[in-house]
Amino acid sequence: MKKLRRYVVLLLALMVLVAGCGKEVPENKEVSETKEAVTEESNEAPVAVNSDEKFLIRAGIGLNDQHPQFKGLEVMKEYVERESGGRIEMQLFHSSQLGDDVQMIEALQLGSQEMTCPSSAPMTGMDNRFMVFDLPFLFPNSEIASAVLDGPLGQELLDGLSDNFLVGLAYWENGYRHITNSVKEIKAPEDMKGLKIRTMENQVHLDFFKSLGANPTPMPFGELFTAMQQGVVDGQENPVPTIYLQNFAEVQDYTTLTGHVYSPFVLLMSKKFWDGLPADLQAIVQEGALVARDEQRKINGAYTDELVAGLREQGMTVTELSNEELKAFQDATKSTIDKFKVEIGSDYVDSVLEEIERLSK
Ligand code: TK8
Repeated sequence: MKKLRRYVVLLLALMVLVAGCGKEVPENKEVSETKEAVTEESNEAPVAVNSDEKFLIRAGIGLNDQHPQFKGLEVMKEYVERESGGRIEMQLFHSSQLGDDVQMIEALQLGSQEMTCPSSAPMTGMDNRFMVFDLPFLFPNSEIASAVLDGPLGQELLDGLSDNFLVGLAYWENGYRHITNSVKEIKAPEDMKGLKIRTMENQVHLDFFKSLGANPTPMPFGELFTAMQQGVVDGQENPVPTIYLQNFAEVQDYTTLTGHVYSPFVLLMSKKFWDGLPADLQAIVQEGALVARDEQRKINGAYTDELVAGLREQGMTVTELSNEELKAFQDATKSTIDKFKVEIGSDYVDSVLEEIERLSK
């Protein structure tokens, strides 16, 4: 009876918490019951190493189950379930089944979900320094991007997430972002004038498209396809694997390979859940995040090359820009870095730029 009363109190507290944060995380009865169990466990004293207690990780993403990001979660699931001898179970959810990126980040902070992997863009609400990764044409290639992200400068941001009740496990690859639209072929900045472009919820992205003369609209990824289908927006910007695997060709006619931003994903865990794991399982989760990272980046990079041809097969006009044409986009948007350098943190921006220069030699 005492335990039941505890569950009821926990559930009521949780409902008050979720209602208070203004965004309901849609869930079914099974998730609610699991949530009570996980919340109950994570409130107890640290679990001894090698205990036989079992832990459930519900990992949710916005992209579908064809995307390399989901493949990465499958690799991580196999690793942590095997290495933990079944003491950890991972349940994978895709296509915004558990909510959009911001809602899932909030769910981790509440402790009602255990893992998610948003783009870095919506992370700026917690630490402005994440905006550095949205500065246009920052990384010359994905190898240098990974080296900076996996080095001390990237790790510094992951470590800082504990202040926001999150654990930053690793950076995965979203990739170089390109512009699609349903109106016309884009070959020069002036072609962007007046186009309604959906962006991620991030000031740097908004400014980038405003400086091109476009009309940017921040929107959760889960609403994007319908918005394009209904003409609420004319276009959007995402890496080739997303454009292809989310079937954007059904509602978009043109892709221009601008590669204007290299987007990382940030693999996150709820700190409430992490603190309730015994040290040996924490180590397995962290190792699994890095093993899956390397595999996910490999898959994502390979896809990017072959899927450009795939976009043409899906009926899209794919425009590859000359160096001069690309430079016109770089020149038109280089004011963005000066506008946001102070807000991001001048010292941090300078450190990233110096590291990129060092690695480019
Ligand atoms: C999916 C998003 C997506 C991102 C965006 O949840 O929002 O356009 O690139 O990958 O995180």
